Parts: sequence; structure tokens; C-alpha cells
Amino acid sequence: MDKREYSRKLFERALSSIPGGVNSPVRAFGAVEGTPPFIVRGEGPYIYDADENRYIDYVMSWGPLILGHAHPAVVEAVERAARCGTSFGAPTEAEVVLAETVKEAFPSIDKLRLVNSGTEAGMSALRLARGYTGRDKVIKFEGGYHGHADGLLVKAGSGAATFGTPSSPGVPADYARHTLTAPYNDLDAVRDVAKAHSDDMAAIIVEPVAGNMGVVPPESGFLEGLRELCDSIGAVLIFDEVITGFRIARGGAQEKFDIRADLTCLGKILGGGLPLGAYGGRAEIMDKIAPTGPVYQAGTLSGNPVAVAAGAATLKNIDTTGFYEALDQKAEKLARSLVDAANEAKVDVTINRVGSMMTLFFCPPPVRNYSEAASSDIEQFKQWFHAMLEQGIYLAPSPYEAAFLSALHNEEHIDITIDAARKALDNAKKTLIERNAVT
Ligand code: KE4
Repeated sequence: MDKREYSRKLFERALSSIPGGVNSPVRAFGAVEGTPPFIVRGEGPYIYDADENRYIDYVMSWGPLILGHAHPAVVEAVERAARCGTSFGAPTEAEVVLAETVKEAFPSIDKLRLVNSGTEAGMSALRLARGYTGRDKVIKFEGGYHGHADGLLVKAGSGAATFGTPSSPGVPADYARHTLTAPYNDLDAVRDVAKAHSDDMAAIIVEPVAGNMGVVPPESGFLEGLRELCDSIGAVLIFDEVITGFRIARGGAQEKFDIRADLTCLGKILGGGLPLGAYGGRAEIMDKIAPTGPVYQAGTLSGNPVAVAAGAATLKNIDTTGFYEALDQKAEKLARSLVDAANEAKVDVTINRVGSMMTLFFCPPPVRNYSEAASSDIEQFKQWFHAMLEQGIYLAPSPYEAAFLSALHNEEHIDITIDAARKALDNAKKTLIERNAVT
């Protein structure tokens, strides 16, 4: 019996009207093959697909749903806002209140601008850093993702060349060349690249905990080294906290590691599952943004009252005593139990975890940068992914993503996940044995 018959039919239909049948590439299951379940609803830690299969969800819409799916307070706030009108294109008090709430959580933010996505936040922060410094060059890190703006779809240049080359057709090489790249956690490499262009360095943009090469924490001194480097060459330090903001602590990585960025990008949890992003930072930089300054950025639906209501309700409901401690304890139990299960199955894995975001890599430790993440066994990951999906555990369909817990994942969900993992890891081990037998 085809457990996902209706999803298959929907996918076939979708392919005729939407590129890849999806509205964001990773959803198409390209990295893991097979048909993506079409989801009809979510509730707490669960999602339900078009064939009424239920899954414990660890994607949580790629991070935003730290309160779980369809949290009553968020749904009620959205309903209440929508009844007053869905958009005005004019200032509202709710936007001011949300901005003040974000400033309380992020002391490095004097002023912020609401936008509609993490991509807009990264794109705008980049333009602002260039406008503020009058310089062109930006450093990003291999495996770092900051949305799909042209200046950030750049990969390491070939060989010794530090100049970035487009990671997508459609990005002019002349533009990509201003984005330089270096390996994550490699301060010497960053210093070399920055010093080679020190008179033209506008910014360094970094995920303070990487989430898009899988979870890779900053090694001790890495973020502090970037802070010192930016101060020494007059570049803007941009922390892309679209994932980490309100995830690993209320004040994100800046709170957790006690460090201040010059500009911060936010998204995901900020919008509670609705389209909302933000960028903010020191007033002397933010005042360069129109209409107070010459750097242009705008948006029809920026600060949209319905999205702001969802975000405000989310930030209010995570602002409770012990919220992160409880979440992190469950994440620690899950990570520890997964390592134990892999050791019992004699499968080499690395688990990188910061708070309630984690990634299981099929390779021995350590995983400190993109090239080490890319050395993990993709075939084993595919087996693992599908074995977990068949048991009702919904993981990110890519080895380079994070798993996220919500406040509504409880001990029982964790235990069910561990039981499923034990079976899935046995599958992964059999794959390894069969493959080794063949080779
Ligand atoms: P959005 O434009 O997708 O809202 O945000 C872009 C972005 C910016 N910065 C970081 C650190 C991010 O992780 C993202 C988006 N994350 C991906 C998954 N890792 C979103 C999923 C997708 O692209 O479908």
C-alpha cells in the first residue's frame, strides 16, 4: 500500500505548475530522492500529510516554530490582527512595540528595520555596510547561507583566488568578485583575505553558529577574532542570526557568547512562522538607511500587521522562566541518545548541537567547517532519512541542515525518536556492510 499516494499525485500535479513542484528548492527532496509529503496541517510537534500520515517534526518550518505548530496564542493573535485589516502600508504601534522587544533582547541593536524574509535582511545589511563604509568587499564563509541575494550566492574562488565566483547562474561575475570567502572557524585564512583587501573591506558576514552546512559551532576565539579583525580594519561585523536569534538564547549568539555585532540579521522565530525578517544595529550605521540616510531599502509589506502579530505573540510566549533550559535539556537528551544508538550500531557519526538546534553527520568527529561536513557519508544519510520518515520522524531532507526542537516536543516524543533511530541506524549499518562487501 502506497503510504503517500495522494502526495505523489499532488507532486505530479505541482511539477506542471511550479519549478520542481516546490516553492523552495530543498523541499523537493533532491538530496534524498523520493516524493515529499504534502502537508495539510501541523499541531504542536506534529505535522500531518495529505495521506493522513502523522510525523514528529524536527524541521519546524526550518526553525521558526519554537513554540510548535499552530500555537493557540499565535493563531489568536493572527486572527485578531487580520480582523483589523491585513496591511496598511503605514506605520503601526505594533511595529514599534516589536522593535522595542527585539532591542531588549539584542543590546547591540539601537535601531532596526523590519523586512519580509531573512534574505531581505541579509541583502539589506550588506548594502548598508557598503553604503556606510564606502567600500565594496565582503567576506562570507564557505557553507554559510544568508539568503539568495546576488551578493551572497557566491562560492570560494578557484585555487588561491580569494575572489568569489557565482554559486548560481544569473549572478554577474563582476558582482560576485566583491564577495570573498574563507573556511569557517579559520581565523588565519580570514585575516589573510581581509588584510589583502583591508582598504576596501566593507563587512564580514557570518552565521555565529553555522546552520547551513549542518550545525557547526564557532570554535573558541573565532567570533572574538572576527570582532577584533573588523575593529582593526574598520569593517562592519554582520551576525546573521536568522536561525540563532531567539533560538539558542533569547538574545541569540550574541547573548550566548557575550559578543556584539555591528549589524544583526533576524528572521524565522521573529515571525513565528509568518514572513518577517529584520536587520538592525548601531544607530550611526542604521541612520544611513532611507529616509534618514542615503542607503535605499523599502518594502510594501514590511512590518505587516499580521506577521508582526505572530512574531510578537511568539516572542511573548518564549519569554518565560526556564524556557531555554527546558528546551536545551530535551535537546541534550536527544543528542546524547543518538550518539549512544550510533555507537551501539557501530556507525560513525558526529553530532554538533547548540541549544535546540543540532545535526547528525555520518562521519567521525570533528566537523568544524564545510569541507569536513561535506566529507560525511551522503548515502548513509539518505538511508537514515528515509528510515526515519517511514517511522514517522520528519527530518530535514538534506545533510546540511539543522534539526530543531520546539517547546512542545516532550520526553515521549524524544523516546519515540530514539527508538526509530536505533532501527534506522541498523539500516544505515547494513548499507555500509553491503557497500563494503561489493567494493
Ligand atoms: P529566508 O529568506 O529563507 O527567510 O532566510 C534566508 C536565510 C538567511 N540566513 C540564514 C542563516 C538562513 O538559514 C536562511 C534560510 N534558511 C534556509 C534553511 N537553512 C531556509 C529553508 C529554505 O531555503 O527553504
